Amino acid sequence: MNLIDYIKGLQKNDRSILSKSITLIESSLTKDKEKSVKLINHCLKQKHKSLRIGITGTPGVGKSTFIEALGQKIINDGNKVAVLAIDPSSHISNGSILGDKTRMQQLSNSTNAFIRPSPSEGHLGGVTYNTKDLITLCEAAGYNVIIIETVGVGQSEFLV
Ligand SMILES: Nc1nc2c(ncn2[C@@H]2O[C@H](COP(=O)(O)OP(=O)(O)OP(=O)(O)O)[C@@H](O)[C@H]2O)c(=O)[nH]1
Ligand SMILES: [Mg+2]
Repeated sequence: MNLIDYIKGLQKNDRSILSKSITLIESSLTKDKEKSVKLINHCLKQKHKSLRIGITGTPGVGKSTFIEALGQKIINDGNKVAVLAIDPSSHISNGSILGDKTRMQQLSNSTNAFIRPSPSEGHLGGVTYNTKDLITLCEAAGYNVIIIETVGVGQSEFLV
């Protein structure tokens, strides 16, 4: 896919293009790096605004359950919500994609919600290197409330 395809897809609020853009940003291939920097810079120039909410806590405390309820309230108020869920896995195991989607089942079925799990890949602090860029992409795709669920944290992680 060319850069312009990503840009046009995001403008049209196309969810599958948003997914592909996130995959591009998360790619560690050198050939993708240049394209992803250009895409992010383009999106940043548009200066979309959103409300960004970070949800953090120990593993299993109820973060996803809380977001499932809060997300539906936000949608019912007429917003579009994107949930970036950081899980403790690596790319190899594919993490808890199913886990997060089943715990936010109602929300994941809504056309006004976008849920995307990302692997933390051992990055400490509860979020990943890419989280800020993923927020920028979600904003460009028309989501005006972005919720970030951190990986389960201990006592000293507060980056989110
Ligand atoms: N009793 C009770 N159980 C809850 C509550 N909130 C969540 N749970 C249960 O606790 C378990 C874990 O909830 P999750 O929402 O997946 O917790 P989480 O913090 O997202 O977990 P991780 O993402 O794995 O760190 C599930 O079985 C929920 O049904 C609550 O308020 N009360
Ligand atoms: Mg969770």
